[in-house]
Amino acid sequence: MDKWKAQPIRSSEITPEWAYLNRRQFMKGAAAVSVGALLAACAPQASAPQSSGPQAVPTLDTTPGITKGDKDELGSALTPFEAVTNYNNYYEFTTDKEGVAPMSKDFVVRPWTVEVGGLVNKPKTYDVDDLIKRFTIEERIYRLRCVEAWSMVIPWQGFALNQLLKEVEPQSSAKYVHFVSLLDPKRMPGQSSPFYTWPYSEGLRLDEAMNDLTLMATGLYGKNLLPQSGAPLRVVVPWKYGFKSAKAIVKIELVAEQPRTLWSDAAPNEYGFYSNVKPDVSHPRWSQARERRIGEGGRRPTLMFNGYAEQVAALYTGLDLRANY
Ligand SMILES: Nc1nc2c(c(=O)[nH]1)N[C@H]1C(S)=C(S)[C@@H](COP(=O)(O)O)O[C@H]1N2
Ligand SMILES: [Mo]
Repeated sequence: MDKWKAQPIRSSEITPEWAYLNRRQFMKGAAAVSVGALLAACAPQASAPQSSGPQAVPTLDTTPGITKGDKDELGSALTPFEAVTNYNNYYEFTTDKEGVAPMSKDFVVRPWTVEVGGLVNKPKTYDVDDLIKRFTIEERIYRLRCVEAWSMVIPWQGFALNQLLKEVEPQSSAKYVHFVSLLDPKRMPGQSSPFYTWPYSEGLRLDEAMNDLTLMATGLYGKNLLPQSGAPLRVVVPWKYGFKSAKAIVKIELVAEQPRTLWSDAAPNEYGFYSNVKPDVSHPRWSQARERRIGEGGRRPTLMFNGYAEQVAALYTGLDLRANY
């Protein structure tokens, strides 16, 4: 019995993203989809040189311990480490949430480089350990709300993305930030799935990326990130549905146009670019009004912007959040 599920989920409640999309894409014509996606997945990745052979993960833990206690600012308990690291969405490995940890445990995350470029004055490819040393690492206790209507409270360590963006100096033509995850089907077996346009990618408007809440996470619970959590570096955007928080980032590109994302490629009518947490706007196939907090029984109401309205609502003044879902 799955101990993270405090109560059985009715199958009528939510079709997981993968099950629905796989059927849907299959019906659309799997052949056309799969050829394109497989070609993309097999293409050599010139932009992000990664490890050629196995290397030990450094034991040096550069992240500080927990400093702010065991609750978020709304008084909710942290989700236990065991749940945070054994119930994961990471389609590069598997669509089975409890399979991600075992399948990714030998995923090698050093050496690792992060290319920061596009419309910036000072493009640079960073070694991930240099990046981590360069910026102030803080602890941030954030709620993570998945579009599938479950949530967690996670004590992350990381640095504000705006520190990095300021360093590379965005040009005035830069309007969006595109985050690209690792493409390496040999190490990420889920990338053989023809239903998605690999690599995983996500994006933010530049002002969203500059907001102080947007974190580049390097650790959680005072330890370096484990592979299943997106090691060595992932973005965390706590007021948006969890899929905006891309894992295993190798490239951060400043661009003029709204970038493509894996989920908006897969189902643009369901997963919009903004994807702010909005309890009053249903997903086409389920309500977003309530959520299941992992480790708790019952359901709790979902909060506007996942409880971060005070910090982020001003970003959307004048924007129709229903049209821009
Ligand atoms: N590269 C990559 N990033 C990803 C995903 C993924 O499949 N691949 N899944 C997303 C989804 S749907 C969620 S809910 C969160 C889950 O983060 P967690 O497993 O650390 O809780 O990661 C997001 N980032
Ligand atoms: Mo998610």
